Amino acid sequence: MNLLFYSAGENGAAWLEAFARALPETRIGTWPGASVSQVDYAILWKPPRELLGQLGEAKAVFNLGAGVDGIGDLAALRTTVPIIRLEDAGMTEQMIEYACHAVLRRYREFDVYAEQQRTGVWRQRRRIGKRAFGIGILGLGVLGSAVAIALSRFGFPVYGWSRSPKAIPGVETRAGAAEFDSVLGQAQVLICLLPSTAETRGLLDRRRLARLPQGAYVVNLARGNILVDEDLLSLIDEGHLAGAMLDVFRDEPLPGAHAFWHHPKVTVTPHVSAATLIDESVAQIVAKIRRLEVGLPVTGVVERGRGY
Ligand code: NDP
Ligand code: OXD
Repeated sequence: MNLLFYSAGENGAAWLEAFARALPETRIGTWPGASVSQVDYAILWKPPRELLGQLGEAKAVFNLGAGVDGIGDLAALRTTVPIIRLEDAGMTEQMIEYACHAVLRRYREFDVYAEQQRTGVWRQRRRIGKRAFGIGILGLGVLGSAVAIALSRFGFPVYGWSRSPKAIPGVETRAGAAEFDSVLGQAQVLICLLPSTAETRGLLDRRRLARLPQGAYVVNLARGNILVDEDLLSLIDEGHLAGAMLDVFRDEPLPGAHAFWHHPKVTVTPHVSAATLIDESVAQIVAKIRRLEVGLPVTGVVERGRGY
């Protein structure tokens, strides 16, 4: 069996070693260099379009991430080649940690106490009623549904939104464009865990963000292009929104001149809410290759028509 590995990121050598250990019987090539025509499976992160165009005979392409926008132009790959993304692979636990931190930070007003400490103020604030502190979660897939369940266990009312209807214990679920506003209207904290698709890019614009309650807080853990940066900033500066915690950006690394860097009400982290873990990801991909080799179906196959 022939594997092709391409990653635009760091750690290429560590990934190759892990795949070689897990699939000792396999030839693993890297691109550029290896011949692409004989490739059975390609494992890719942010591949150039030119490479995708040459993989028309592959049995499947694996995306080294949950977000399949990492592949770039899906149309560059022949439609007969399935694209398979990572599902969880150790990311769910990390996403829960980050999301719970963001919600508790806002709910328990730790930023306010940090400011009080800077100015030497000892003042105990009145406890915020939890039943009125709704959390909105956009995207109820592998990550969003787990985050929703984790937050509901704290006793927050959790409102989740997805494309198709869902039933998740402890979570009020809504689906489709017609029910979007009802989630926004309840969300003291809005957490975005949607994929970047033609439908979601630019979704969180001024019109939608203005539907959040006064004082709401925005947490984007998905992709930067779902949020309109200027609209978020103006709603914060006008006092409608309390602030934001952002892990993903339209351009990464976040350019040095971007207003997010120094805004007192915006917290920036460098795309770390859920790192892609080598051992977990390699184990998942290898298990799927073994199933495909004996003709069994696998999960995580991207539906190209919907873009995720
Ligand atoms: P899934 O595909 O499992 O879930 C996506 C969810 O979004 C589904 O519930 C889906 O609805 C919903 N959705 C998609 N399009 C729409 C739409 N137009 N309207 C309403 N709901 C929609 O993805 P994951 O949970 O695994 O990952 C989510 C995203 O998180 C990734 O695409 C990636 O961009 C991001 N991510 C970020 C990381 C980071 O470190 N910051 C790490 C990992 C992922 P339905 O269930 O009906 O299909
Ligand atoms: C992913 C990511 O999509 O790390 O997996 O952002």
